[in-house]
Amino acid sequence: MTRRMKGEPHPLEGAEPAAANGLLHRRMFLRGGALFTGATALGGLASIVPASAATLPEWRTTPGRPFIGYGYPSAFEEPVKRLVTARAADYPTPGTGSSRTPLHLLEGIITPSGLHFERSHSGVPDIDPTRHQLVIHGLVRQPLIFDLDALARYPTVSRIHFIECAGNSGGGWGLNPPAGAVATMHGLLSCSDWAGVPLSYLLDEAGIDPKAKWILAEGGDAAGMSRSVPLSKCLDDAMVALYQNGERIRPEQGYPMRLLLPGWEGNMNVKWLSRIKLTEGPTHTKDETSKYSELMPDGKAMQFTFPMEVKSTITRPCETLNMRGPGYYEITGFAWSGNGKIKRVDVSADGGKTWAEAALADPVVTKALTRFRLGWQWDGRESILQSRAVDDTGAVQPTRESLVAEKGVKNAYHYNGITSWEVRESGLVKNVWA
Ligand SMILES: Nc1nc2c(c(=O)[nH]1)N[C@H]1C(S)=C(S)[C@@H](COP(=O)(O)O)O[C@H]1N2
Ligand SMILES: [Mo]
Repeated sequence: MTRRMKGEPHPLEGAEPAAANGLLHRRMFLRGGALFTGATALGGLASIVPASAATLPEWRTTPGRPFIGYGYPSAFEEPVKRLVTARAADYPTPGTGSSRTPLHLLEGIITPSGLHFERSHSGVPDIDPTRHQLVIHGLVRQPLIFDLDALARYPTVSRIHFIECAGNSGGGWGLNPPAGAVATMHGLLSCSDWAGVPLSYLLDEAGIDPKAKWILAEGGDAAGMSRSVPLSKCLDDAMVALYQNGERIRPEQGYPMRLLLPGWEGNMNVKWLSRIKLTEGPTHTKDETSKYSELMPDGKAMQFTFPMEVKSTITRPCETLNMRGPGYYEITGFAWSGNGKIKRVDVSADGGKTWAEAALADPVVTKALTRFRLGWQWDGRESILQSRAVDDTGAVQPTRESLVAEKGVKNAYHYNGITSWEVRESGLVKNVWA
């Protein structure tokens, strides 16, 4: 028996090529798909060595630590951290900035709560839930005040959805590609299992005046961040979220309650939600006029762009996760759309000339991150890896070239162009415009 060591390539026999430069058929990720044909495929597992006290690691010979009330990741996972890029010192107002999710170090589709990206305009308030209230007023039959206890008496829904900052991937509009891991460019993106009360129930209870067509949603932070939302979205899938991944929402995500508008730009998902006013039209708050409006090449700005458009990125390999010699690799990443479900993801290893369809991992949920995978037999030559997502409205993720041709480069928001990772012969991976 031979022993497979870390970093050794898999000898893959019988894997079927699906596009140029070694992309393999997605069949290997589908249920029942035969991957390793022949007895030699895995090269055998590590041989069994007879145990002796001298060869046993210390954790086999002494009892482990006692039970604790709340668990943390292994100390060896210390480097798996949010990327804190914008610091308060870079901004004129305290607490303004963001941190990014280390997407390249994660698996599955759920972002651990402690790694959910943070974007705040005035820091993270430390809210006492017994003193927090949500007021619903304006064009309603009866203004209402809800505290946490009151909200607990309504039917709960739970759904998996992503939140993406409108400014995510904003580096895509730049002249040069940003350097760094995938989080540097795309890390203002996370996905959680949210639970809470459908907003429509609360609006119903307050009684919607037929004149009301919009709401104003305001946060309880010092920034009093507020956005206008069309009533139609509020009556569709909007939620007052109270839980994130099974536990109460983290302070960074809006404890004790946030507005969740599935698929719509992160900014509108008002955290620390404290007020909803029903109105005839949009309020034009500072947060929707001075920011989050897309500047077009003719110098005019779009008034509103609500949904986050179809997008994907390969997270492994990516810059900083370099290749270690030719052989078999798994290409994986995320695809998502604020307009629905991901229908298909294609992967290219030759800069977009030929494409192979990737396998989508279950579950594929509307307005949630979707994990895709594809096998790659890298021959060690320079390649350009790309992924291209299609959603169930038929929208196709654009190339950077076509996106820039359409929207120019003055825009700071809603970049959804294809990401290109250049894989050099040395194994170094670089973000490039291709
Ligand atoms: N009250 C309030 N809500 C807010 C913000 C804020 O600063 N204050 N930031 C917004 C922005 S710009 C984004 S992208 C998302 C980020 O949500 P997260 O910090 O939970 O990732 O929250 C939005 N909701
Ligand atoms: Mo944002």
